[in-house]
Order: sequence, then structure tokens, then C-alpha cells
Amino acid sequence: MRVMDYLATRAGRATRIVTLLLVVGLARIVCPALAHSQAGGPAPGIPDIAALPHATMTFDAKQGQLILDLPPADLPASGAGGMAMVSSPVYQADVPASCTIHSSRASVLDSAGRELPKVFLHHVHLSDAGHRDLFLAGTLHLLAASKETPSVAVPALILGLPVTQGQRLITWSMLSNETPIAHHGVHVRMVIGCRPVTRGMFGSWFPLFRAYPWVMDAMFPNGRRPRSDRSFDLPPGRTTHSWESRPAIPGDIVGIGGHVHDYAVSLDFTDVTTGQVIWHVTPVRDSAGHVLDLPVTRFYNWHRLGVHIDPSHRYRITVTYDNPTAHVIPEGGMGSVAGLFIPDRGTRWPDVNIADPVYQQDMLELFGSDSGGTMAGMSGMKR
Ligand SMILES: [Cu+2]
Repeated sequence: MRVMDYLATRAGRATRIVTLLLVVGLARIVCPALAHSQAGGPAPGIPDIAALPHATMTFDAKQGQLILDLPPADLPASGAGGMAMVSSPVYQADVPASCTIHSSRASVLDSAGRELPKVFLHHVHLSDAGHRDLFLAGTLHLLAASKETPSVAVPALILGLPVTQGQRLITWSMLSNETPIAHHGVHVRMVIGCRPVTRGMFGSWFPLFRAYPWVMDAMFPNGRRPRSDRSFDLPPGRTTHSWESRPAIPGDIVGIGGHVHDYAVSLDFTDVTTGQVIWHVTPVRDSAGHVLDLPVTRFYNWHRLGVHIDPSHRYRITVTYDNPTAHVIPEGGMGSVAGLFIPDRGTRWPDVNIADPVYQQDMLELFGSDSGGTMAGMSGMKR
């Protein structure tokens, strides 16, 4: 464990975090809250995934649960007016049994196995090292949780994210301690509801749909990882950021939600090829411009599965801010959309292409130095 022990700025800007939780299910945290690496120095390169240290993943067939346990860490007490942060290395974890994921819950356990308050969990991530993301050539991000993330679930017989025995996943976490008490041997556990792949006449019918999480960020392809920075400065007045890409495979988007900070005025997801605005949302704000809520949209009903997207089209995320103050708000803006995606029948989820520069950048960011840095705005975040 590398330990970063630094002070969080108490008087940070009032950054409202709208937790991204889709009505249809799987949540992802999208606010890294961490600023840039300051240590500098050469990138350490991309290590061999197969040589990474292991996290433990077991399968409880009776309960239909994958249990992921990251190795324990020591959590120092917070300093005066600030919190201690501990960032884990990246671990590998092999899937012990084939199943379809339909729920997840993350917790932090002490050395005696007792659950600690959720506030200790800054974030935990689980990715598929061998498959790419829908819109980005980096690794497929499966699950994430933070202290704001409630347990999430989708109907197990209708939707499920398939994983197969022996599939290699990667996981990493960050813990935070705001208390003056050090905790030793603390570890992160994810309990992942995963329906066993059953044989027999009807066993293979369920779940009815394979569902994968997807995300687009206005700062892609940069700063995808929680250790890097996806926020941007807000000068006075209007600021717009956008990013566009093609999905790797065709399918249906069945739900969409987003994440913005204060002074955001709109977030859009557009089919650039046809000009159709698939999703336009205006954050619910108070009179001072603070974001109170960001509505989530479902694209399915009794006669329609979702919005079909196709690799022959380009899609764009656009976030717009209007900063009413007279000064630049450093790292004040973020914009991302996320949801669930159901691939067309017969399509195979694509592997990563290790020669792709975007994949290489993604891995360099994941494995890059995370020493140093500040937590500007961290404690100013509200939800
Ligand atoms: Cu954010």
C-alpha cells in the first residue's frame, strides 16, 4: 500500500455531487475528486496484468454471490483539519465461476471483519482487463462504488452482466479516514449478486438480456481513471466541453443518467450523424446555481427496448456551464453520462486492442504515479 497523507482543503468550493444512479441499475462513480499527480517523473510503463498481486474472489453458489476481498491496508489517523487517504495498488482477480451480475454492494471491514461506516470508502473499481469499453478503447469498467453509492440491483432474470470462469478482472480502491483514530488491517469487500449459468432446457434463457455499463465523459479520452483528473476549470461566463466517438458494437441504450457540478446548465447526448439529440437534461438548480438534482431517463417501456445505437454513427456528449462569478473556478466543471447497454443479439463483446494508443494511455493512467496531489474541493463536496 502506498500511503498518501495530506490535508483536504476545508474551505473548498461548494461542489455539489449528484450521485449517478440509474433507475435501471448499475451505478458508477464518476467524480474522481483527486487532483493531478504532482510527482512527475517518467511513466512507469504498463505492467503485465498476469503479474499483478491478487485480490481474492470466491463464489458462493448457494447465495449466488461473488465475494471480492481486496488485501487489507493500514489507515492512518487524519491530520489536523484534514483526512488521511490510502490508495491501493491495482490487483488482479480471477472470476471463479460463470454467472451473470445483477447487483453489487461495497463495504469496508475492519481487521475483525466488522463493517465500518461507508464514509471510509472513497471508491472501489472493478474492470475487465481483456475487454474494451463501449465508446472508449480502454478496459471495460464493470462496477464502481463510493461512499455515496447505494446498493444497486437489476432484475436478475431480465438483465445481467455476463462473466465467465477464469476471466481476469482488475480492481483498485481508495480509502479515506476523517477520524483521529488509525485503523489497521482494513479491507474493501464487494458482494456481487451473480446468477449462476445454469444448464438444462430453460437455464440458458435467463437473463433475457446481456447488459453492460457504458459511460462517456466530456474529458475523454483523458482522465478516465479516478487517479487522474476529469475536471476542468470554469472561467466566468459560459464554458462548453464535448467529446465524441463511435460505439464498438451495435445495441440499445436502456437508460441514461449523468454527473455535473454547480453552475452546469445542460448536458446532452447526441447522435452526431443524424443530428438527433437523444438526451438533453437541464440540472435542477437553486437560485444560486447550485445543482440539486439531475434527472435520470429510462428508454424502455412495454413496446420498446431502448434507443438503438450503431457503430456507423458518431455520438457526442456535451456539457455546458455558466459561471456567474467573476473568477475562474479551478477544476470546477465535470460532465459525464452513463447507463446500461444491451448489445444486439449475436454480437460478441470486443477484446481490448493493446496496440491502440487510447488503450495504452488508459493503462498508463491506471498504473501511473499517484503520489502527491491535493484534495482541493474534496471536503467542499456535498450531495
Ligand atoms: Cu465530479
